[in-house]
Order: sequence, then C-alpha cells, then structure tokens
Amino acid sequence: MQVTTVTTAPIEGQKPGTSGLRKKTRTFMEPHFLENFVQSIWNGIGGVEGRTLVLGGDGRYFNERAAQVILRMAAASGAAKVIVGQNAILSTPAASNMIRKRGAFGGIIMSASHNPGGIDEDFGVKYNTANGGPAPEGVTGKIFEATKTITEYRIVEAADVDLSTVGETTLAGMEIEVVDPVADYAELMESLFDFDAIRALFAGGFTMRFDAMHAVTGPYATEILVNRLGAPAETVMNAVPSPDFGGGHPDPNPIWAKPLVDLVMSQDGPDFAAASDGDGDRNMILGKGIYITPSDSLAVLAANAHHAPAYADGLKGVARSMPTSGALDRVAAARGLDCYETPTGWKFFGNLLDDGRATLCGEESAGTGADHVREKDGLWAVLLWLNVLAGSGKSVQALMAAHWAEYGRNYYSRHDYEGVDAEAAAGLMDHVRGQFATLPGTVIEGLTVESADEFAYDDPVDGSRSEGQGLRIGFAGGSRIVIRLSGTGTVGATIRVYLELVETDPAAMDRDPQEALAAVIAAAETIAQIRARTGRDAPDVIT
Ligand code: VG1
Ligand code: CO
Repeated sequence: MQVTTVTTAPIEGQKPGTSGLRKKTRTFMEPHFLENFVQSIWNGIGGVEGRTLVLGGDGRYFNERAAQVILRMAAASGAAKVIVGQNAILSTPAASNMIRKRGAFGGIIMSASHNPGGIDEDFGVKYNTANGGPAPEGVTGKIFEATKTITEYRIVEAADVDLSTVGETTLAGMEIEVVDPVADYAELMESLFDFDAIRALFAGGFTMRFDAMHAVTGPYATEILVNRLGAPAETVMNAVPSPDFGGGHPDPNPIWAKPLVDLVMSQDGPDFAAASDGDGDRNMILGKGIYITPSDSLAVLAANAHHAPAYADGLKGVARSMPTSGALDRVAAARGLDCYETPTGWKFFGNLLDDGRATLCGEESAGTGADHVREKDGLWAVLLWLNVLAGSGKSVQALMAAHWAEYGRNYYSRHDYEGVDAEAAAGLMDHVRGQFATLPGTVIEGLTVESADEFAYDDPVDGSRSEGQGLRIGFAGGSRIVIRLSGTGTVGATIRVYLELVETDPAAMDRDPQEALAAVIAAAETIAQIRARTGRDAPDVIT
C-alpha cells in the first residue's frame, strides 16, 4: 500500500465552533474538505506518528465513509493504532470513556450532535484530547490556523477496512482494533450506580419510556435499561439508529420529542421518561405530568446525587455554563459547594473536572455530566435520575415540588431564532452592547436593570481567558436575560435568548413558565428589538 501526498489549498470556513466543525453534509463531501480538516487536526496537534487514537461517530449519513478516510489518513501519517467502534459507531460519552480507559492520545468523533442528518442536512467532526474531553480553545485555535496554511495532505490508497466485525486488523502498518461500542460504557455505568436498586424499581412496576430518537443511544439504552436493568423491551422507543434519524431532529426538547412529551402528559403516561440526542450526550427528563428543564434537572441531581454510590461521599464542587439558570447555585450555596460559571460548551468544564474542582456539571441545553468522562452524558443523567427515584422513593413531581419548596424556583426558558440573516444578528448584538453604559438603573417592563455586560471567562486552572461569551442583563431580584449567537448552526445565525426569573414565594411555584417570565420576555424585546431586527414574530423553538 502506498502513501499519496495530495496537493491542496486552504478552504474557507473550517473554524471549529462550540463543538467541533459542523457543516452541511454535502460540504463535507466536497473534494478535499474532510481531508483538509483531518490533516489540519494532525498538523494542529503536532502529528499522530506513533500515537493511538479513538474513532467513532453517531451513525449519521456519511459516518462510515468519513471513518474510512480518517483511518487511511491516520495510517498515512504514521499513527500506531486506531481503536474504532464497530460500524464506526461510538456515542460521544462512550468515545470519551474509550480515550480515557485506553490511554489514547486523543480521538475523533464524527457527529453534528442534535443537528439533523442526511445528505442534505448536517455532518460534523470533533477532536478530543487525552483527557477524553473536547479540545480546549488553545488546541482548536491551532487546528484552525493549520486549516489556513495547509498545502498538502497524506492518505494511503487502500480498500475499505471491514468495520463490521469486532477484532483486530492492520492498514498500511497501522493497527486497527474494532470494538463493541456499548460494552465498556455499560460497564462504566454499572460501576457508578446502584443497579440492584434500579432493577428493584422496575420489578416493582415502575414504568419508563426512553426515546432514542433513531439516534446513537438506541443500542446503549437497550443494553443497559432492558438487558441489565430488567425494564420491559417497550421501554426504549425509536431504538434503531438510522442515518437520517428517521427524518427528524435528534434534539431532545419538547418540540422535537413532542410525542414523548404528549405521552407523559396523558392519563396513562409512564412514571418517568427521557430522551437523548444524535450522539448521546444530551438528555431530556420528564415525569408523569411534568417536564423538567435541564437547569432544574442539574440542580435536583446535585442535591440528590448521594443516592448513587459514586457520589455517596458528596461532590467536590459543581459547575454550570453561564446561560444555565442559577438553580444550581442555590443548591451549592446551601451545601457549601464551590459553584463555577463557564462559557457555553463542554470544553470549558474539562479543566475543572481534571483539577478535581467539580464533580457535576451542566448546561441549559440538556447537557449534564460528571467526572466519569469528559463529555456530557445523556444516559448517565437518566441513570442518575433512576437511582435518585429508587433511593428517595419519590415520584418525579414530588421530588421537584420538594426541591422548589426548599430552594425556590428559577423560572427559565430559552427562545431560539434560527437561520436569521447573519448581519441582522450581528446588528442586534451590537445594538444591545451599545446600551451597556446606559441600561443600569433604568426600569424596563417594571424590572430594574442592575447590570449589563458581556461575559468573559478566566479559567481558574490554566489562566486562559475567553471573551465574547454572551451578553447579560441582570435585574433586581435576580431575573436575567442572556443573549448569544449559536456556534453549532450551519445556516445563517441562530440567536439564543435565555430568560430567567427567581421566585421564592412558596405559593407561586407552579405557574406556566412563559407566563411567569412575561415581563422578562417583554424586556428582552424592548432592549434587543428582536422582532424588528429578525423580521420574526415569534421564536422558532422555545424550550
Ligand atoms: C449548543 C448548546 C451548548 C452545547 C452545544 C453542543 O451550542 O447551546 O450548550 O454545548 O450546543 O451540544 P450553541 O453554540 O449552538 O448554543 V451537542 O449535544 O450539539 O454537541
Ligand atoms: Co450532542
């Protein structure tokens, strides 16, 4: 087999976003596009010669083709070994676990996560480092620089590697180990939670539905919930992964997982329900008659994690992304835990986890995780909920009601305006920034502005600074508006407006969030002129 050096030139727009490089699948399929980016990863990380990598993806359209290219490029650049999931499948948390468990130098995850899949939808490539976590900004910056100066890439000419069978093979002198994508992850979960208690819960008639949304978690959920925990087979819905996720968005929120939400709200709905996203790192939690916002879920898990053996001795600290509600902070304050506030994106939790400053982390976008891997972990969150329900003996509604009674409630919602004209979105951001000096002290929609600024983060572990991480307007009493532009979209700009109101009156704990937030929503419109600047009457997605 022969290594070919192909002459190429930089391709515009290969800057990794919140979570890797995401583009239209057809863009990734254009000549040199994938190859340029993969070679730029190798160049940005100092080469892969003699190194071991992990490779897997969420199974979306182009997943296996891309895997074959990446394997041939790893071999051409002298990698010693690639550990790859069978059929090029690995959920994001399973890939993180595999990198850590095998002491790999890093790994490539092929996924556009919650974005839809298919030839006319989205594809993505993400690089993770030796700790199992998404490459930090210092590394993605080097990769991006490499995309701007690339002149050639190396690839071996070879027939496709058989990825359908577990076992070992070689490619141009590089070892390839095809592994069961589920086994190691299931074993890890079993080491963290009280499986006997959860098994007893199911044996006692507790009912659950898990919606895998035709995405990667189907096989993982079936193995863990059905085979190991004894839940009935019908517990896992949409369990067979498909390249276009059954034509839907594999995004576990009340819009895209509406059938599941309708089910739990119905008379004979299950006691508990959950869904995960394309690559298995997100979770949505529901109980009979109730939707739990991800921010509340994070807070409840932090308050009750002691039910699980892994967290029985307490938490080292907790962390949340800046737009995530302050519900977690209330638990941390009551328990005397350090609580960190990071920019959006899991890569910012890595140092806190590595340094032993935080055990539990979460984002408002349905991401929750802990120090067992360095990615958010959808099924882990579901299992922790199950362990808490088994340990407390409470229903989801009762647990939530008790939590709000003890800590107060942070009413919370996110309004997304998708596919907005990029200039209009930038103009909106500038318009808000332009009011920072004059807003404090003014009263808008009955709310007194206390602060207005743009979030920047100083990493307490490595001292790095990340600027431009979201516009914040704080009101007296703790209410808040955050506005930022998405870094995962592939068309135009997506404006995310995060809305929060703190309620401590025990009599006001079960209001409709949109009604409770009405003044905050109106203030966001007044300050940001969202309708006029986007030409939209209403958000595309409300979570
Ligand atoms: C979104 C979420 C963010 C999350 C990221 C990756 O980013 O807001 O919290 O970490 O997606 O999640 P953005 O920049 O579009 O707001 V995943 O599960 O799509 O990899
Ligand atoms: Co995801």
